[in-house]
Amino acid sequence: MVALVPQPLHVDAGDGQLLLDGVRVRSEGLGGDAPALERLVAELVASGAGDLAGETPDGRSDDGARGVPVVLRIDPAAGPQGSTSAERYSLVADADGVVLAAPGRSGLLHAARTLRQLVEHAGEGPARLPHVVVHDAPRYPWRGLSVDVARHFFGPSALRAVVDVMASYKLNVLHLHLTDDQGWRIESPSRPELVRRSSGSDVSGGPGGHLSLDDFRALQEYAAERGVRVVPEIDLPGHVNAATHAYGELVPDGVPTDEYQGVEVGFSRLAYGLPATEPFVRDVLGDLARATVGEHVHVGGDEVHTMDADEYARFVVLAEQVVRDAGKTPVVWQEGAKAPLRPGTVVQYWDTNATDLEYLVEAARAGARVVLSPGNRVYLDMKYVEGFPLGLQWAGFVELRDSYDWEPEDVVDGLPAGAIEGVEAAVWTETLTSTDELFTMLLPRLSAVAEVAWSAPERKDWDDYRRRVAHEARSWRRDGVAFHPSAQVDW
Ligand code: TNX
Repeated sequence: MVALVPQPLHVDAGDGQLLLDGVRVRSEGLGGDAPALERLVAELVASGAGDLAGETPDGRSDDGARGVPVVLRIDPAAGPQGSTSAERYSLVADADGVVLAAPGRSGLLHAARTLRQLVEHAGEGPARLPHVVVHDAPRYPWRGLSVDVARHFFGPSALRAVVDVMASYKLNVLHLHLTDDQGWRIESPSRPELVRRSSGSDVSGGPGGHLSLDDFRALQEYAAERGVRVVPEIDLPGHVNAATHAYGELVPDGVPTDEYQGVEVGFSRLAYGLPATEPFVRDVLGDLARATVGEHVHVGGDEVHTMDADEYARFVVLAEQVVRDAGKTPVVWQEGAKAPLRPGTVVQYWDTNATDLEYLVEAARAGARVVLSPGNRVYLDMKYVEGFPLGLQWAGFVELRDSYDWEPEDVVDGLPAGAIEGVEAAVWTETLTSTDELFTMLLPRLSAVAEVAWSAPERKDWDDYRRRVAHEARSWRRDGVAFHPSAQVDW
């Protein structure tokens, strides 16, 4: 049976199946990348198959040789006809074995993820793979998840687990919300007091923590190997109590603010007119941009409730300039579009309670790219249902179907469809204190968001997704990741 999440563009299932008594992975045209990718693909298939070698009745695949051949092939002609996505791929499984083909590495990784689900969903008993042809490509190039590591700190091992789950659903952007009122979670070499004074607690009065630049580098590498890039965020000019606690020079009266362990938002701010402010912004964003491998650096800009529009706009323009000077492309939360943005800057829509969004539509018409994170659909820190023990509810309850059943082009009235760069889920951690709690909020909803971001609208179907996602619980259980068994699915 073929049950893939996210649903590919074209799937043609045949009648036969391959018995997997092992895999022999080899590649064509991959160059220096070959050994690492071959190993990764072999591991993925093996993990999807459970105990693979020798588990078939006669220990042989039905082509007669031990170990099913899996070929990884660089092929510009791969993928759905007419697709120009750099991430496109094709997968063919027949009596001769498996061929994964793509124009580049990212497509081959996607193909391998599809292969893993095909093996895993084939059911109990000896590992099998249905004969099938898949031609696939994503709808949007930006398919993300934002994780708040400021309210509660989540360190490298939790974040690697997040990357693993993201990659399994072909998500490719991990956005890290690294700073907020409650903590500064990234080493900023030119401002050492930030982590020294402001990373040692969290909203539960726990020990907090931060990522060293080495941690950050290693995480980006781990993610990149799996086709995920990291977009780090320093949130300015609000959500900055961790900064004003560490550096009194950022406060008009020069007195550092108190540590903050509450969950209110909107009260803290930088002050544009202070002499220390601009050098601070240049230092911390410069440090972060230098440490970032990917193209984008997020500068925040949300919920600055105590600043007039002029001063706010000056901050956005400054932050945008500093990031561009460092050779990166800036990302801002939706409010940032009230400032005069440069073309190409990415704006992240989130607040589904906001009414007049004409400024966002204008910014998109003027060349901003838009990433959609509608709170009432993809804020995975919202409770699933009333009374759910974890999460918030300012955007409403978000059951699995809410995360699944929505159309990106219909979210913001008047937004040109061509301005939509992609879709990003978000998980804020005011109420989430452990990796299990984090994953309980992410799964299964993250897989629904992945299908919104990846699959063509005509390929989406709630009843069909309900059936397909039920198979995913097996791998979550096996990998020991927590999930919420939503009442909307027969698990
Ligand atoms: C809004 S989304 C926020 C965060 C909160 C979140 C809780 C956004 C840009 N700001 O500060 O953590 O709601 O859901």
